[in-house]
Amino acid sequence: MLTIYSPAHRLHHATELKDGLIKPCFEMPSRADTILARVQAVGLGEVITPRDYDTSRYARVHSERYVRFLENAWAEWSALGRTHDALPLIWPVRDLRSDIEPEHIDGKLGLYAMDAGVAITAGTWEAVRTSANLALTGMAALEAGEDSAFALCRPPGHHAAAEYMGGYCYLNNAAIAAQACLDGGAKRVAVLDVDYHHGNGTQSIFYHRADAMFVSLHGDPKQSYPYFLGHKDEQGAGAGLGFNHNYPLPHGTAWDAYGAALAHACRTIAAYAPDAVVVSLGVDTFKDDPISHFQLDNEDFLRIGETVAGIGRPTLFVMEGGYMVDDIGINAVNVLRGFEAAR
Ligand code: SP5
Ligand code: ZN
Repeated sequence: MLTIYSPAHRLHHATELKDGLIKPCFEMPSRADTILARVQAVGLGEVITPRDYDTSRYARVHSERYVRFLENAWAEWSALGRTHDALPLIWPVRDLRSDIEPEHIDGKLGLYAMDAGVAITAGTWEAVRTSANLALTGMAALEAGEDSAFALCRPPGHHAAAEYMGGYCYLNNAAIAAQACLDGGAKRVAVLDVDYHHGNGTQSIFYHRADAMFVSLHGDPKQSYPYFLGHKDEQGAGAGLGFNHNYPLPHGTAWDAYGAALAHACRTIAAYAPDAVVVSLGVDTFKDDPISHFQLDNEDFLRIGETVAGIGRPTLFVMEGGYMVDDIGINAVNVLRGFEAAR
C-alpha cells in the first residue's frame, strides 16, 4: 500500500488546556514518525511526499473566512508581542453572534474554535495545509487506479467542521479528500470513522448531503469527548436524512461488541455502493490509550482492516487520533496489513 508522508508535520508541536492546566499536547510529532518507522519496518510499500494544492480545495468543505483565519492567525497573534501558543478564551455559545467576524485575534480564536485543544503556533499553518495535501494526494492516487492508500496525516482532522477547529484538528483532511473524490466525478463517497472520538466535524460537513455517507463508531458522547454530538438519533437532515450513522459505544468496549458494530457499519456502507471509502483511522480505541476508554488490543486492529476490506471499494486511510505512542505504529499499520491480507 502506498503511504503519503511529509516531515512538515513536525512544525506543529503545541500545548493544550487539559484538566484546567496548560500541558504538552497528547497530539505530538513522535506519533507520525513512529507510524512511518513501522510502515518502513514491515515494508508496507512505497512512501511518497504530497503534491501541493491551492487553498481553494480546502474551501470546498470549509468557509473562506475560516481558511483565511487559519492562514493568518499566528501573524495576528504574534503581532501583539505574544510568543507563546495561541489559544482561545471566549466562545460564542448559544445566543451570542457568530455571523460577524471580530477584528481582534482573541475574538477570532473564540469564533473559530470549539475547545482549547487547538493551539496555533508559528508552524501550525504549514503543518495543517500539508496534512490536508497528504489526504488530497492519497485520493488522487485512488483516482489514478490504486486500490488503497494511506495518508499519514498530522495534525488530524475529523473534529474540524466547516467553520471551526477543535480536538487537535484544524482542516478536515478526510472531508477534503472525500469532497475531492466527488469533484473528480464520483457519485457517492462514504467516510467510515473508527477513531475513539466522534467525528463531529465530518458529520457536520456532510449532514445535509446524500452524496456523502458518514458512519462513525465512538465512545458514547454522554461519557466521552466531544460530548455534544455523536448520538444515535443523528441520522442526517434534509436530502441527507438516512446517510448519517452513529454507533455510540460505552466505556470498556472490547472486540466482541466493537467488531459486531463495525461489521454492521461496513454492511451499511457496502449497501450504499460508494465509489470510494475514506477511513478516518484513529487508533485511540487501544486499551492503553491515555485519554480513551475502549479495550482493543494490537491484534484487533488487524481485524478492523479485514472488516473494512470486505466493503470491497477503493479505500483511502486518513490518520486521525491515537495517543499511546509506543503502540501507535503497530496498531495503525496492523489495520493496513489486515486490509491488504483480506483484499
Ligand atoms: C483527533 C482526536 O483524537 N482528538 C481527540 C481530542 C480529545 N481532546 C480532549 C480529551 C479529553 C480527555 N479527557 C479524558 C481524561 C482521561 N483520564
Ligand atoms: Zn480520537
